[in-house]
Amino acid sequence: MKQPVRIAVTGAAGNISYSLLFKIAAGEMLGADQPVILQLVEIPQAMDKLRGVAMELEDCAFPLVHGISLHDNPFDGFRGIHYAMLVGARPRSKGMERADLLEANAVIFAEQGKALNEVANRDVKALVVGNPANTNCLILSRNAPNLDPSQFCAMTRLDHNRAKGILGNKLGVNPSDLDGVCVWGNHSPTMYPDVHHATVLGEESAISQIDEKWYKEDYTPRIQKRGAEIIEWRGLSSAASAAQAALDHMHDWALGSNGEVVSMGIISDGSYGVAKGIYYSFPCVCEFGSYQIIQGLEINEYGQSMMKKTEEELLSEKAAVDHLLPAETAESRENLRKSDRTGQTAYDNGLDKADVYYKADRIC
Ligand code: NAX
Repeated sequence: MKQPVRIAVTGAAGNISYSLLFKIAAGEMLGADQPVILQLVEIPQAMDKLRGVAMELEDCAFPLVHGISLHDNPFDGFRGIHYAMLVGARPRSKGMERADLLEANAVIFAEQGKALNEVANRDVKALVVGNPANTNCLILSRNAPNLDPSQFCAMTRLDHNRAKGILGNKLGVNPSDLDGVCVWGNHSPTMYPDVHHATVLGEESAISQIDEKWYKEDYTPRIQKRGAEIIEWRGLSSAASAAQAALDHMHDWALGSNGEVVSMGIISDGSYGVAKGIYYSFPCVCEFGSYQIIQGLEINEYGQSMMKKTEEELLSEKAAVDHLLPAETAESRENLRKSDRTGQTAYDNGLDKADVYYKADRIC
């Protein structure tokens, strides 16, 4: 049997986590043969609710769950972790300006970045779900200078899945028959859902089968504002679909995307002329625990203007939090594109062996 891996989930008592945790525990993220230890992190006020969630996890008697621990701070919660699912974030409250929201989250993600830097496994993979996800991810990685910036991602997989689901529905095909759909840029209404390179059943071009007016005036704004549409109908924000997307993202990153194109908010290396150093969603393929940006796609004028617009938004978000970002170190720059990781999880994580295995009281 494989050794258990440690997975931290923040915002673990929230809506998304209420789906996510049970899927992880069932083996849907890392496989049915991969035991897990769940390290659940919340704010102190939510610890009672978190205990209730942990009790439900225990009541499922998942064979893969070898331990659950509850934490009210990331320095304890991230100790030795191999995967970080960063779902918790400060929501926008009434009257809060965008700059205030960015700043409030900057504080949270700066602390979490420092914690990852200090106590996580050196091979950790961190996915930021909490909004504004791309800029939170930038803050996180800049506060973890000893980790490779490519170990951090912002989640745009929900946008990607939406783009596939809605296009598949329009074309009358199963979403799995589509490949090459991608979302560029920010997880916000400026994102650019691109179907120009998409194929149906590996052959036909998808764009040739749809009307340009529908693509630009109906489909694109629908993907961009899908979150608001869900709230309008459901009365609550996307939760199960967001959990599924987080799971898909981490699954493919860790185990490979089988040659399929997936959208990931990753550190820009300047590909496609996108400014370096921001977390921008690119089309990627994943293999051996790493990802690569698909290069050489032809982008038309419309696409270029859409990509620019979302890049400008990310640059303005970065400018709003720039004063809170620690200086970029030579080390973190060197780490960029350094691809010497094997994709193998390092188990020598400095933790006591006894702590790694099953505990009598699985909620501690
Ligand atoms: P909830 O408000 O239900 O849950 C958030 C949880 O995070 C709460 O339990 C809260 O106590 C906790 N939390 C807040 N600050 C924390 C901190 N510093 N450390 C640990 N926990 C903390 O929100 P939910 O619906 O679960 O959404 C979570 C986040 O996902 C939000 O920021 C939301 O905007 C974002 N989303 C991102 C998506 C994406 O595609 N990237 C899509 C879905 C979702 O909108």
